[in-house]
Amino acid sequence: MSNIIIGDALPNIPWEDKPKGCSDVVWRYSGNPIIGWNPIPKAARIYNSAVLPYNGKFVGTFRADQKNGRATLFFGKSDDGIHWNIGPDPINWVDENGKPNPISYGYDPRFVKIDDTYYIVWCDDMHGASIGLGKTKDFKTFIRMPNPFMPYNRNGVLFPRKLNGKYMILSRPSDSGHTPFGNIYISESPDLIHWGKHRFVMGNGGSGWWQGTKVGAGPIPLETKEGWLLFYHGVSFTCNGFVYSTGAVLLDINDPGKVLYRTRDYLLTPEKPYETTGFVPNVAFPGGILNDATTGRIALYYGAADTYTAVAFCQVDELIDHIKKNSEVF
Ligand code: BMA
Repeated sequence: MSNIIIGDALPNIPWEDKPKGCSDVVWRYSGNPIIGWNPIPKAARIYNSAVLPYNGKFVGTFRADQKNGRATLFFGKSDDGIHWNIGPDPINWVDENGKPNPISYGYDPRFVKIDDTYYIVWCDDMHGASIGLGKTKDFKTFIRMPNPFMPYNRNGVLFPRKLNGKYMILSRPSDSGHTPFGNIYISESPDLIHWGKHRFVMGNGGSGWWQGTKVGAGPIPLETKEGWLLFYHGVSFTCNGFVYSTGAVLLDINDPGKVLYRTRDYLLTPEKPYETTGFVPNVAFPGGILNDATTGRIALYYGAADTYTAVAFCQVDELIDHIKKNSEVF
């Protein structure tokens, strides 16, 4: 039992107890990866994706690299959060009047429900990487909204509720290429259209090297009695390129621009063959989260090696205790 998560009971999220002898705070699903190469006819690789509960089952928005190599977004459904039925075609975006409004490319979606609407935030092409924003209420009509920010920006993550009457979003200003820098900022909006009050939240660095190059927000923040629990990716730069690991941070519940505790060491780093070998080796990129308030169970969805979708688990009380005891805020 747990009483830390402020949210719903979701007893049927994917779960596996920590293996005997494992001392890690976050452990991998034994059936990983849950989505492998060429999972549907129109996609070669599905990864860096996001999921939500829906009517006792699950829905997801998926980054899919098509067979021409170009990334786009697909929608899918699942009874158990492990086996996914992903639509045969990319999401068919329209404008507010129902006219086609296709995206040029889309990747790394985050998925959030605010009130009665489901929002997707992704990396969009606006003459360069920018944040895309869209919404749906029925998973049939997907409406594109104005881009929250000008290029270049990635890793947009909406909070699941308004704070002090404002929508809140995290983002990571970047460059037009494979950005060698990156800090997380927060912005707010009264209407999801006009964004401002931009503030710095957290940057790269620390005593370790795993998050020394850049950081970006992961899945939507999870509301807890100890603050907003946010998983994020930290990147180090090696002679063979970037390495993407996963850490977590607790943000102040009323002022999420303020970092309370932050993992000094990574929680998950590429180790398994499906993380170290693939289209882009050495990537463990968190993008989705399911949680059960009753037990404190968390299922974390992450993209592995820009090829696979994988799941890891943790228990919220143990994780928060670990973050507090092994924190480095800088
Ligand atoms: C980032 C994004 C992610 C990807 C990562 C590693 O810039 O493109 O989608 O997982 O690089 O290639």
